[in-house]
Amino acid sequence: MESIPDELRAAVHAARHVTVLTGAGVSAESGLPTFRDALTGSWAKFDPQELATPAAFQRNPERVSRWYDERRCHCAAARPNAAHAALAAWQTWQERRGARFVVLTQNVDRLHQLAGSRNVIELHGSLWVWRCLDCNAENEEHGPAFPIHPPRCACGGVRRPGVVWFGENLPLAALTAAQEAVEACDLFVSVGTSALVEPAASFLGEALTRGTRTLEVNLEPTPISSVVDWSLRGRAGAILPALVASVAG
Ligand code: BJW
Ligand code: ZN
Repeated sequence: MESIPDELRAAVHAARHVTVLTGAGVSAESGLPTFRDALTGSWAKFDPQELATPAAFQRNPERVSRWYDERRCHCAAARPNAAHAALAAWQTWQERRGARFVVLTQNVDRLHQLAGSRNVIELHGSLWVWRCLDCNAENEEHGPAFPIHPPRCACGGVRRPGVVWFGENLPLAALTAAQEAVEACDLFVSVGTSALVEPAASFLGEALTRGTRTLEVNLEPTPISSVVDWSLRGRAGAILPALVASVAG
């Protein structure tokens, strides 16, 4: 793991508003596969690019519903890791100093909330919410796997996962809150995301345009690695706790 540069530590200390964008890499150390490596391992038979679309659900609702239900059950057994905990601790430290801290997550697993992060903005919805296509009723589902796929609403309608698929708009309230948090922050942090999926991928560019200090934490280089102020290469579960400990003690 790379060491924490002194200048970065100083920037964290000076920040009055930190906005953090998280992606699947933050939950990888909780045992949840990321999207761009999901073609290996136990989900090798599924290609997220093929399944995370409205067209895929129309074509084969049973298959897509099973994939999401399997992920929901897998998530139920997952625990937040050291990266989630470090972000929650960073928020607590920041808020005690009267400063702001916002987590914008592309993840649908709710592990940030489980770790204690507050006011998390869910850009891509949630695995726990399922929505009826006929009456729009939304319900949280924390029970065992559904007996039939796709699950049905009390009204008889088909229910779909309450997530945002390719080609769909992000929830307006989440997008508006995210834009406000990107515009207002003086330190923007991108963690565990390939920075490929819009509109979240553009938040970094927006921050750069405003002259905001920027940090990336990722195992691998990404399209934003060369433009951020600091790009730390390594596991989020190692780097974030080290960063937070180095400033908040
Ligand atoms: C670690 C690690 C460790 C691993 N520590 N790091 C403009 C231009 C071109 C295209 C578009 C555009 N605007 C919109 C689009 C279309 C599309 C898009 O962006 N396509 C791109 C592929 C180009 N976007 C949309 O359709 C969005 N809607 C929208 O913009 O509406 C308006 C509009 C529509 C159409 C046209 C124009 C405008 C909606 C996007 C919804 C994305 N949905 C998904 C599925 C959610 C439900 C589910 O969970 O199944 O969201 S797709 C998937 O990608 C998921 C993720 O949230 C998202 C981002 O992935 P993420 O989190 O970055 O994961 P990975 O796997 O890519 O990366 C993991 C990273 O972690 C890697 O870098 C690893 O190295 C790292 N890592 N372990 C630190 N321990
Ligand atoms: Zn219904």
